[in-house]
Amino acid sequence: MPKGRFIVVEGGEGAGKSTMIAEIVSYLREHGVPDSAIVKTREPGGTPIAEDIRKILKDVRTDDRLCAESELLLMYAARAQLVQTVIIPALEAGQYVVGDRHDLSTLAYQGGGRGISRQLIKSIRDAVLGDFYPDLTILMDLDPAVGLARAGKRGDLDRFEKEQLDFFVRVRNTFLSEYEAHRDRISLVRADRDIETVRADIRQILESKCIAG
Ligand code: T5A
Repeated sequence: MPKGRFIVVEGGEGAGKSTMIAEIVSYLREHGVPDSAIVKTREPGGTPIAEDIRKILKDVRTDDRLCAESELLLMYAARAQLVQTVIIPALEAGQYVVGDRHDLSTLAYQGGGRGISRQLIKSIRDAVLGDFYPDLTILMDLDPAVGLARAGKRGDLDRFEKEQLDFFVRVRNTFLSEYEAHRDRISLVRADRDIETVRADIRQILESKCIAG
């Protein structure tokens, strides 16, 4: 049985996930967790093969468009590689894994956004991950128009960021309905407030869930 803790931050584009992952890492350090016991991951990506898959997924191509089912399978190909070669070994070694997205994103983007059936996603999920779930998922909720404006300040848009607003509205609604259905393992943070307030919320969640406490 894994001994470490797997904490995942989820949410739409520009919701502040990277910013709050840095906060979680600071919290762990302040609570005596050494850097050698903190592993950060991102999805899709996080291993050499999964990073190659990430490039395909984010690539803006017009000549050979990726269909929704290919996108779904590539997400799980990358995830299988990451979970088996990085996340599970780290948890078995008693480490803290802090993930920038995990499989809730697939339900939201490929399910809500692309319209792939929940049943198909669940069957692939179960085949790849079985009963493996994060110990804690923090969902950063933000109006997608605000998140896209924040993300857009960085420059070139990737294949996902080029989607229309209604795609991201469906993504957000799916995240929120998953939160309603699984409040026991998903914590919600309102990401429309100033960074310091959001940071304080994150710390309060980590404390209440006895992460590193
Ligand atoms: N995807 C992923 C799927 O479709 N299915 C899947 O299964 C998975 C795993 C990944 C893409 O892949 C898709 C979803 C994504 O489209 P990515 O580059 O990892 O691509 O994209 P994001 O995860 O969306 O990363 P972003 O960098 O866009 O968003 P973050 O990390 O949420 O935002 P962050 O922290 O970089 O902040 C963005 C800006 O906002 C500011 C920050 O300073 C920064 O400038 N900010 C705030 N400003 C005001 N108030 C606050 N509270 C703020 N918090 C942050």
